Amino acid sequence: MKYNYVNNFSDEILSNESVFSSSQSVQVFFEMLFIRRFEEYCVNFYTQGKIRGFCHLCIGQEALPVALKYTRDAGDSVITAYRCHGHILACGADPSEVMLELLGMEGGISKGKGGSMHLFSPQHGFYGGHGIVGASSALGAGLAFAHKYRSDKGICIACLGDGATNQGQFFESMNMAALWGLPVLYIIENNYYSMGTSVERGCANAESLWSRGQAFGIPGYVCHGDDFFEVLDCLKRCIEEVRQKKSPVLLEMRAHRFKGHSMSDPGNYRSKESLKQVKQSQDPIKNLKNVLQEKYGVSVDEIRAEEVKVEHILQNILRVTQEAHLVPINCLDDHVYREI
Ligand SMILES: Cc1ncc(C[n+]2csc(CCOP(=O)(O)OP(=O)(O)O)c2C)c(N)n1
Ligand SMILES: [Mg+2]
Repeated sequence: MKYNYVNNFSDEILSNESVFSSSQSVQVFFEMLFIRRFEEYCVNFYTQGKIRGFCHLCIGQEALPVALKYTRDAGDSVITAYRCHGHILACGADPSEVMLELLGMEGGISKGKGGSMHLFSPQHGFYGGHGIVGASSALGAGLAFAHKYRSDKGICIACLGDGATNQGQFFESMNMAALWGLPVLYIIENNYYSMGTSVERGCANAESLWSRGQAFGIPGYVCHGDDFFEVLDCLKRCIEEVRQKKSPVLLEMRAHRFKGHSMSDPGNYRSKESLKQVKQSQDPIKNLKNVLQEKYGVSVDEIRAEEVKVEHILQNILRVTQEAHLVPINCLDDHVYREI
């Protein structure tokens, strides 16, 4: 995969030129760093055997969920696959409840019985957290149908991975969304891998996943996913287009995941050297930190203060989890459908 591509919007993208004030940009830094450090705590919990089952991290891909926070309306719905910690946090869910969920504890956001892949918070417009690859495209069309049916002016933002774009349900969903004029923004989070399979090995015409809706007349765009301000600008444009035209748009956003597919993946299919390179040059948090220091004149001490704030909140979350209890065994089949 060539990394030197340009976005394909018709006019200039506001890359690194902030539409945000200095203090708003520092807030964005705090929010991206919070997601990263939250997931680093997850790594510790997983290693200690406290988080069990699947656990997929979005480290390296934090710019999108945070930019979504600043571009979607409160009434819009968001749905994604299992790499969902960043999305639900940026949608405004209580991070303690999310951590309790990951630990299978009482007070978890899905009652402690969904775990990492099944985070859910409709009151924050977040509709999962889904383990089935491609499911978010079909369910996303359903959410968009509901917005249209209820005339509530909302749109659905449905995220899926590069691997998921090979799923039949993605094409069926795009066909229905275009045919019925459903207000849905499909975002392909292209992190260059589908488990251990590189995008070139798994996807035909891998350079142009953004064009996969063309057969249905769906406009497609591509942009860099490691530059917060570029992501913000592209999202704004795409969301506006969906709202105005009341029909689907497809946005491909490219950003590397820095960890394995899930916590159990040692990632042997990537060389240490290539990973080191992308971490150095395509880290959205590092990139934003550079912008803050070089363009906004934010001092090292101010950045340090944000880092301390993040740690402080996470320490409080840690305390909450230490006082919480695992979901009792006799509650395991509550809320589970079964024939009587
Ligand atoms: C229908 C279905 N097929 C296969 C799997 C197994 N599986 C889990 S994740 C994954 C890779 C998906 O990659 P991608 O869509 O690029 O998302 P990423 O993990 O990179 O975020 C596969 C094949 C699944 N969960 N669901
Ligand atoms: Mg992928």
